[in-house]
Amino acid sequence: MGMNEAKLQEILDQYPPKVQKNRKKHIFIKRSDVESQQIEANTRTIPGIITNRGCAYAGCKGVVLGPIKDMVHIVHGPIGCGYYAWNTRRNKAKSDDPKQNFINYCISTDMQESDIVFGGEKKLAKVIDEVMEIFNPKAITLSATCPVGLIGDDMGAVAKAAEAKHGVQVLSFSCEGYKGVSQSAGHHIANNILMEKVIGTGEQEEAPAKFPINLLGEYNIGGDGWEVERILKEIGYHVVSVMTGDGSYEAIKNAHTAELNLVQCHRSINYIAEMLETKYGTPWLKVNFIGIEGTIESLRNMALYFDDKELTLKTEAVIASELARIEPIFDQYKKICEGKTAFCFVGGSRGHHFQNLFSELGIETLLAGYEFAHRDDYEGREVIPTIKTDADSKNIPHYTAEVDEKRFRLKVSPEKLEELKAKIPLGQYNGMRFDMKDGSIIVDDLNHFETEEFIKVLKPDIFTSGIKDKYVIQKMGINSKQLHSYDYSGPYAGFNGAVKFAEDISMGFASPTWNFITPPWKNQPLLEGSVTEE
Ligand code: CFN
Ligand code: HCA
Repeated sequence: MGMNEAKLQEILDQYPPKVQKNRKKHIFIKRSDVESQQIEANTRTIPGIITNRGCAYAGCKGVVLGPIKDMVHIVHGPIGCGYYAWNTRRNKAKSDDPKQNFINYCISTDMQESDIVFGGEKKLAKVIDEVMEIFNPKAITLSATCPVGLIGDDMGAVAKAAEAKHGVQVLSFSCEGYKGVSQSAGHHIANNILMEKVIGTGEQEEAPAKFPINLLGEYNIGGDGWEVERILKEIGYHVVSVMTGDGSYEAIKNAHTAELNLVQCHRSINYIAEMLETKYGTPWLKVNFIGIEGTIESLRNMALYFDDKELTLKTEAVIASELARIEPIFDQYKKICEGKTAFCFVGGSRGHHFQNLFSELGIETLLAGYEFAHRDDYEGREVIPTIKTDADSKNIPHYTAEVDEKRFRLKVSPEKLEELKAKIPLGQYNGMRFDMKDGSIIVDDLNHFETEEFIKVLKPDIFTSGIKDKYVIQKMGINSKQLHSYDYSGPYAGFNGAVKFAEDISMGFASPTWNFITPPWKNQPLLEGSVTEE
């Protein structure tokens, strides 16, 4: 059963008029005969509607800073905020020097009522002293939670004093949870400061090897980044830095030496990609290492950019040998998956990226969306330049990089660059809309009510999202897969990741569990809560 405007209206009609007016702007049915379909995104969630979104602190500390392993990340706030971001995201990291890998720690000022009343600056300074004494890290980050902004603690001043006292960089991030409308504001805050204070501060003038690249917006969830690096290294690329999965402060300082920036998650890191281009002339290339075809296309585009015969031959050789190895296994899983349907709702880029993998397995995505993406992630970067649509920016200034003539790295002539842009998507990102079939639904900031309503109408075979709705969906009799944490599995990126994903979701489909659950729509009339028969 498909979805049409009338059915969509039936769902929306259940809302009070004001809510309906708001939510209508965040949903559309894909139509390719309409040139531009606009969506409202990156705006305030309706209070109380049960959104899947998180906060600016989650986006700054949890997403962008947290994975940098050789910095100690201090959370200034009540303990719950620190605890929430303690390893739940599964951004893996390993280090040659285990004493400089702090990824498993949760360090917080554990603010109490007296700190709220009398101020928490002294406590924060003390925690920094303790961190230096115990861990002696190369650098520290301080992330603010909501109460810090409310009581007016001056974290910047504490950071400055601590830098003078300890002689290491102490970076202060004003990412109070209430800033902006979602995690997205936090990405922006983190990106600005990393660019302003870390990137380019390394000593290196040149990368030590040929074909140096940065991998931006890859967070090594479930080991994704390791699989991508494995492939890139086999072909002969030199990975200068990864931002920020299994990332290192030392490597990020020298990110200016790369000749090309790969952008995996555009949503969380487009700011850095842009600033690197302005400051060092390094172009960025949108890649997608989720899915076999996406991986191959990304590798071929990279080879076209570097335009080197040996690199191109090696790229094709690696693609051929990887395909020969994985295709027979992948095809077995495809038999289980073929003909099934999916809902794919994740935070930012994954709501788009995983649709490739679904389609390679013969699964059609009926509904997709993002928690906190911006209009360009839906409608395309060419259609809407990011900067103009950035509602978060009302509160968060765009740090504008200044051109660094000395370290300008553009290795190709401007004419050659134009030629390349005609062939490969340098500096471009096609939003989700273009890859979805006519009649499929695109929803921004999906909420709990809509989740249930869309399931009842479209009855997908699998729903991929996060922890907040996983079990509700499972109790509706639907195979549910977390695409944030990968349900403690992974990697799902690259060639090996595609096979792992195929295996995991096939297991989900083949599980006898579903025989024991009767979906509510099979019991008429529909009673809330009557999902099991015991
Ligand atoms: S790893 Fe990334 S891929 S960074 Fe972003 S937009 Fe979150 S933490 Mo959850 S899984 Fe998700 Fe994306 Fe980029 Fe992760 S889809 S919501 S802020 N995200
Ligand atoms: C975050 C992190 C998160 C949450 C995942 C989920 C992640 O937004 O703070 O809701 O299941 O990937 O860990 O997106």
